[in-house]
Amino acid sequence: MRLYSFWRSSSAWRARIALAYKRLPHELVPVHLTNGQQNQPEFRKVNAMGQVPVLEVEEDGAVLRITQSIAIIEYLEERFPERPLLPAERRDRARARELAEIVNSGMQPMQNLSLQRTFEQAGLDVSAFRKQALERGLNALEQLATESAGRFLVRDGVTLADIYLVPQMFSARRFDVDLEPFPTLRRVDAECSALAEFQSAHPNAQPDFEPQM
Ligand SMILES: N[C@@H](CCC(=O)N[C@@H](CS)C(=O)NCC(=O)O)C(=O)O
Repeated sequence: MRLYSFWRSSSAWRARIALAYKRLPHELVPVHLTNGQQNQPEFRKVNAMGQVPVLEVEEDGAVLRITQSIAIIEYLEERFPERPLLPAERRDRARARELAEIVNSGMQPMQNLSLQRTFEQAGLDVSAFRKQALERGLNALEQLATESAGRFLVRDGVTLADIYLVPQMFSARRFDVDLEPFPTLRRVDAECSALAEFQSAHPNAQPDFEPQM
């Protein structure tokens, strides 16, 4: 298996956690997002959206290419069900997907480099808009988590929801969001961050990590 990744990408980080959690050996292919490698024609052939992550995996003798972290993780979950990332109870699965989707569609898209460049070209500053989206999403996550969290966001096992939370908490810190009002999220983030699978997927542990950035 090969994962196209960038050390600082929160979306690629999700796929890295899932691969590590399921103990699946894989090769990392770095795509340098701040240098614009994602917009080169060669990479656009891999992902027409010009984004990471992309997973390449052999299936029935052919290479299957999957983009979008949610599709990648759900594929891994179906094909490699050991160490599940979705809970056994249907309502808990709905909650895990609900929490992940708040991050996936309500928060992370507002942090994309392409959006930042569009704002800059229009002479606008993206930071207030980005912070507002982060705070709105964190509020919703905290409210839902107070209902469903045990040791992790949905009861006592690691789920999809935790995989989406941890990189987003890192981004929130990076963009100076005050995390004081989110005690459940902070507690679960700390719980996950103590696990080896989350540590090996952390940006600082990646082969393409650039300490000066
Ligand atoms: N919904 C997608 C989002 C992918 C995405 O936004 N990736 C970002 C990095 S976190 C990216 O490649 N950005 C490149 C750009 O904005 O030019 C997923 O979950 O995989």
